Amino acid sequence: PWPICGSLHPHRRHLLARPFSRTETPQWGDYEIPKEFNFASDVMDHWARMEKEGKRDPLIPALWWVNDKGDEVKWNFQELGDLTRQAANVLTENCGLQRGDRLLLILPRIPDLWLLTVGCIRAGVVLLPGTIQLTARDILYRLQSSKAKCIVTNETSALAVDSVASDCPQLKTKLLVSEKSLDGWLDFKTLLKAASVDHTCVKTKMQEPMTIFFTSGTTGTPKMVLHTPGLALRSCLPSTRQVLKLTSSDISWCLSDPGWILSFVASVLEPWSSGTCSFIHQMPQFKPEAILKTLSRYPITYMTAAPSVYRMLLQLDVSSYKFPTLKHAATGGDALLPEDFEKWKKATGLAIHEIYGQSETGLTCAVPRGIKIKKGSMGIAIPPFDMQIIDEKGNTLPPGIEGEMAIRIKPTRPICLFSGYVDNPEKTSSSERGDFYITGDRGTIDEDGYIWYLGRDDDIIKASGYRIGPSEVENALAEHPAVAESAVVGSQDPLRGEVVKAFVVLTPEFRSHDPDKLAQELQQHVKKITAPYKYPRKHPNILGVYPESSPMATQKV
Ligand code: BCO
Repeated sequence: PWPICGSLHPHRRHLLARPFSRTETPQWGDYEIPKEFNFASDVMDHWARMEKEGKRDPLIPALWWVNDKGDEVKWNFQELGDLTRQAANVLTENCGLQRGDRLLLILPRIPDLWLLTVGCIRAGVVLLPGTIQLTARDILYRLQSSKAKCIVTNETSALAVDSVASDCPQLKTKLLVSEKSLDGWLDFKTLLKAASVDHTCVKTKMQEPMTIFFTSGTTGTPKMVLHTPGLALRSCLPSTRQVLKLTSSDISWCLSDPGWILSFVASVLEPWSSGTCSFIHQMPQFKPEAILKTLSRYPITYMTAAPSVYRMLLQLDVSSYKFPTLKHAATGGDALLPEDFEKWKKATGLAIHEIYGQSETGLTCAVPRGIKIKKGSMGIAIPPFDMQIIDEKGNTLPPGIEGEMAIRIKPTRPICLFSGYVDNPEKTSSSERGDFYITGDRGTIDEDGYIWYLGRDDDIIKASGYRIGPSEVENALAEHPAVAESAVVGSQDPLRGEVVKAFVVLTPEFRSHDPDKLAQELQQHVKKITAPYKYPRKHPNILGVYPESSPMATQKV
């Protein structure tokens, strides 16, 4: 029999704990899947009850938030329960949202973000997280394509929203999270205080939408990746919980921006399904020194960050810091270099455990705690995921042969795999081949089932853990009068894995301009048009001016 999944409501535990039985209940591998699942009532409220019954220490917060000014918030599961019920009431009563309505959430790492995240789950409102780096244009695209009825943001992004809101007729409510108030915006903090703590959590069906993540593709605008509660249920499966082996006395810090699935999984689903404290440090900017100090100062036991974060920390003398409580370091979003693994281990005594996933898949592969680490491998498929390397016809390939990394979806589609790209059946079907979902990543598998990542199978750029579509950058460049044509590619970078590199054909009137200044201008231009993490980063000093007579009067940015 499978180990009891302790984090679920007692009435639901048996659904996951039973071995395969021939019933009508949907299955994934050996697990029977319930017909309904709501992470808030089935998991969060379970831990609140455990606190009341003295089975979880209520003094260990469920959410522990700090900032650079010395402010601190600590909420246990009972407090989080009340606050997230209040947040759900704000969404349904004040914002008029109904089950299935979509909400775009663009907030920095402030505690309200976690209240609203769980509030959405309680109310059945579909959550669309977005990074605070989104520009007005990005927000417009997201609001129009998703037909979101509500946007929640702070005063910085509110200005961008107001500049485009008139082009979004379906947008009914704007909810501001701020100490200030703004005309035309509901004030979340005031409404939260006044809201009732009584709320009946929706009984979400397994096929209902729960979240939509925007993700870049090789061509066109970002795609909407739809997830059901299966993504959350997956974190409760015994096989998934073997990956991190979190406990209710751990304190886990995920450094990823809340706009990405990594943050949703590693700051919400993974810790809270184990009754673990999710630790958050809000910093105005990414500062490696501040991260090392926080790891030394707070009793953090687990950390998760993209490989570039570790690489940037390793630029400092990590060994001069002591992390007395840290016992596990994980990384995801990009490939970890074996030399960074070595340097971190030498400086801290800890191995970095890779996890692999995508917006479409959630956590798929990992180096679970306690298994042999093979440096450079992203680990093994987390059961019941079946990950294989396949060829162009969909046949599985033997160990050692390079091919496409793919996840088996027949006869059973994994519960936590996305349901499809919203309003894009062509893209959804083109992501499948034979019995498999194809990840777009290339790799090999070895005799022990370890997967070795080799790179993308398409033009997507993986920079600092971000997935960047070249056409998004090319489209931004095209709006500058100096750009006649451009081609954007990924270029190897020692710090960020890859960086965006743009080849630009200048319009005749700009060919005599100072190339350094023009390059900087184009960089700033891209930062204004689209989320700044996508801008072409190559240092202006490497600019080469091509002879004007050249048919490819091209400049490298
Ligand atoms: O380098 P620059 O300073 O020239 O530019 C930076 C920022 O300063 C700038 N910027 C940011 N906000 C801005 C802004 N400029 C204008 N207006 C604003 N509002 O834009 C550039 C942004 O680049 P960045 O985000 O890479 O910044 P930074 O500070 O270099 O951060 C480094 C990292 C490593 C902290 C950051 O790149 C990062 O967080 N990477 C990880 C991303 C991640 O979490 N990926 C996971 C995705 S989910 C997934 O893969 C599935 C896995 C299960």
